[in-house]
Amino acid sequence: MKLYGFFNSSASYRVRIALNLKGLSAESEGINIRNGLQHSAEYSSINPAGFVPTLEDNGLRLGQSLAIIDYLDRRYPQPQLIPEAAVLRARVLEFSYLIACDLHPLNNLRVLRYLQDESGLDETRKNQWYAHWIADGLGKAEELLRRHDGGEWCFGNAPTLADCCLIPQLANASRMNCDLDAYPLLNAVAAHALKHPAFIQAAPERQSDYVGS
Ligand SMILES: N[C@@H](CCC(=O)N[C@@H](CS)C(=O)NCC(=O)O)C(=O)O
Repeated sequence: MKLYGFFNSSASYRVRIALNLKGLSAESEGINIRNGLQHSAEYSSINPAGFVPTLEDNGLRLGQSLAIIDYLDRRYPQPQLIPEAAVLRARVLEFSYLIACDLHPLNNLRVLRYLQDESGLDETRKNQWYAHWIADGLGKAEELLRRHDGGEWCFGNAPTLADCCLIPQLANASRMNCDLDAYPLLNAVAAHALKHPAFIQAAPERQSDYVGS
C-alpha cells in the first residue's frame, strides 16, 4: 500500500489517521503542494485532480480522502470508522461532510493562492478569509456535537470518520492562529484524540516529508 500525501495536508492527515487506526502500514511519498508538485506531469498521471492524498492498494489508485477511508473501511473493516447503524452513520457523515465538503475547500491552498494572486488580497485579508470560514465551519461543527454528542469521541466511545476529519482541521486552524476557545466540545474531543497513538503518529511533524509549518 502506498499513500501520496503532504505532511501539512489535512486531507492526507485524515487518511493517515484511518490507516493507523486500522493498523495498516503504507509507504509514504510526499508531494510538496507548496512547490506545485501536485501539478507535475508525473503526479497528474497518478491523480488527475491535482490533489493529495492518493492511495494505491492492490492495483487500485484512488483520490478523495473520504472515498479512500470508505474503501479502507470496506476492505479492512476493523475497526469500523463509518458505522453501519443508520442513524449513527448519518450523524458521522453529516459531521464529516460539514468539515470536508463545506469548510475545508474554502481554505484550500489553490483558493488562498487565487485570492492573493488573482484577486489581489493582501496577507491580512487572506488570513481574515481563512479565519472567517474556520469560525463558520467549526461553530456549526460544535453545534452538531452539542446536539448529538455523547462520548469521548465525536460520536460515542470509539473513533470514527468524524474524528479523522476534525483533528486535522483543528490542527490547520491552530497553525493559522485561529482562536479556538469558542469550541469546548471540539477541544475536548481533540484532547482525548491526541493521546491516542493513531492520532499522535499521524501528526504533520511526525511525517518523513515534514519541513516545518
Ligand atoms: N476533497 C479532497 C480535497 C483534497 C485537497 O484539497 N487536498 C489539498 C491538500 S489538503 C491539496 O492537494 N491542495 C492542492 C491545491 O490546493 O493546489 C479530499 O478530501 O481528498
